Amino acid sequence: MSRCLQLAANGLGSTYPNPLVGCVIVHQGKIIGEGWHRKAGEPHAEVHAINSVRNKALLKKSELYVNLEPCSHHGRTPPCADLIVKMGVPCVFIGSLDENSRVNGAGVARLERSGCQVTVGILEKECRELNRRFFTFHRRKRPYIILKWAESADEFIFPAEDQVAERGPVWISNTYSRQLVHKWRAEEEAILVGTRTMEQDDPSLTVREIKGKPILRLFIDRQLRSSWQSKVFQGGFRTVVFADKSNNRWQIPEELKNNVRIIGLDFEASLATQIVDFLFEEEVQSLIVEGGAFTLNAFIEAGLWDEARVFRGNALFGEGLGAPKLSGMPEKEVSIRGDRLLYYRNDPEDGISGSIKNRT
Ligand code: AOF
Ligand code: ZN
Repeated sequence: MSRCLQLAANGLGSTYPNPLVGCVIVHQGKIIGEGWHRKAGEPHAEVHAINSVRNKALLKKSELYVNLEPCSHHGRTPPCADLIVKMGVPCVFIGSLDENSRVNGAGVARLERSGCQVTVGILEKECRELNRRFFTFHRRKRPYIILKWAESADEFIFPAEDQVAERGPVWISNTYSRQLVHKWRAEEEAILVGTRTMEQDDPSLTVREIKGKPILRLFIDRQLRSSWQSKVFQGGFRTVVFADKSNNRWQIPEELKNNVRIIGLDFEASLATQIVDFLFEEEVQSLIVEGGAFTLNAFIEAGLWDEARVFRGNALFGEGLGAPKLSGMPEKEVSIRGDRLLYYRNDPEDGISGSIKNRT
């Protein structure tokens, strides 16, 4: 099962809206087949693993390990449970059930009905952790939310205006940390920043410095003050602007119409809740919020976050805009060439039984 998780993790960032799945086939204690799911629409992990077995006759005397319950529905691809049964695999070990309402136990039932011996719950905690975006989306009806910011050693997110005028833009974190942020962007489905970040930084919100799929760009601009020349509209990637719903001043230029959408929000109500509801409707499973303080605080106040990743640089600002505050201790701290990186978790995953259920 550890090997399944290792294989599954290869798909991180490229399988949305599908989960990360790895599959291993074992015959007499030896791995004879392996596979993982690469991309939605392409074959599932079990299919790749079964296809990789050279001598298919061995399948009838093998065990199949998979970190997620094999599917039982006809989606973009046919049901894996049917294939496992057809190939005569007698014994299946599963990490966690698939909470997608189209599966959710039906895959196990299908296997058992055909006489397959099924065990559920192997390394369940690790399996749920790997697919925490997928499970959060299906269970909580919202994307998995990661907050990210960088703060000075004295916990300011931005220095006072006069300091900026004097010293120019201040980078809190080093180049290695900034590279890591691009890796994180490549792993998530959408990125959000607030109005002030847009105005001050003119960010492109793209994945650079690492190979990865484009990320859905989101930003808040109540009065639609951004210029069409802003970097966030360049590159031909999808961009969503959240504006006041009573404001319909903007006409999207013809050449951007395919990529840019304006979504109206009620700015008197919780922005975080409305953004999260919109993303669920759009089937977006994960979101990274990269600032600024107002936007990050909106998510913290609404309790709408799962992880926070906070760089704590070495510079002292003395005064400025205070960084968001989280209650509780960081789960872990690592050093990125001298930058401190603090990881926080909000609600640990619920509903993990932790017990192995041998179904037969
Ligand atoms: C598996 N093995 O490797 C994956 C599964 O549209 P489809 O046919 O790709 O089905 C997508 C759903 O199948 C997805 O939402 C999830 O419930 C399950 N994913 N199942 O047996 C896999 N990726
Ligand atoms: Zn499947």
